[in-house]
Amino acid sequence: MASAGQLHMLYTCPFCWKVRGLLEHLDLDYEPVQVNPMKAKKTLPSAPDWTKVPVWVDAKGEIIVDSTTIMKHIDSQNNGGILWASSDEARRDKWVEWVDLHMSKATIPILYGGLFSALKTTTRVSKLEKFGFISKRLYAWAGFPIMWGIIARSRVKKDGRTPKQLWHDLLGEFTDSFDNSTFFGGEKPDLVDLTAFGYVRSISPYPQFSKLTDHAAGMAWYKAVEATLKA
Ligand SMILES: N[C@@H](CCC(=O)N[C@@H](CS)C(=O)NCC(=O)O)C(=O)O
Repeated sequence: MASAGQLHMLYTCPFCWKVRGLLEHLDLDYEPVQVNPMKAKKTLPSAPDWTKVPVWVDAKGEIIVDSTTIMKHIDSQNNGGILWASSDEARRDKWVEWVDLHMSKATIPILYGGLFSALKTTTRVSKLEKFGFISKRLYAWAGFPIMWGIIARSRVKKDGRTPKQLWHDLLGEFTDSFDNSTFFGGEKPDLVDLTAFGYVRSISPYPQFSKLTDHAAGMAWYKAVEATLKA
């Protein structure tokens, strides 16, 4: 099969997990390019205008940025736009925005919200990403007090809920919007499902994922989406 494109990514980036889930759901062949987090700003094909991952270079060489835009582009180019199509566009637009706003913000608190959580996460990240020899160690040990002390704590404090409660509320609110269907999209997952799935899945490599797995409705939905991915 010809490659659908090239995905410039970081393994642990939640926005990249969104795009990867879609590619797996559609069973598309693609070329993953794992960037060195320390060099991303120089090596991304979209630099210097856009220096974030993911960046998608499609089969025609067109460069697309921003994860939800990338997902719509892939669906439109490779799947006839079926996943983004909706009989209720206002509902779809409202919820994709809700997912991108709330779930994206909730990944940092659950992964870095406690001192030990933060250390576990940065150690895991340093193993999963393509760091250089020194920066790998530096990130694992120096990264965690930064993520814990500065970023995550201020977010947890601002929200007032524990990271676990926050995720349970989000999963509850999201699955309540399904109208008794298995998916947001009804009988099959749509692009909104895959967007939310990407954020949740980005927590799955870490031990903190166990804080989400006791949310029954959330996990039933998560497993149902997971079952649609081609191995
Ligand atoms: N809205 C963007 C956000 C992407 C993003 O923030 N990616 C992070 C990695 S998880 C990044 O590359 N940050 C680098 C930076 O902000 O300079 C998307 O959905 O693609």
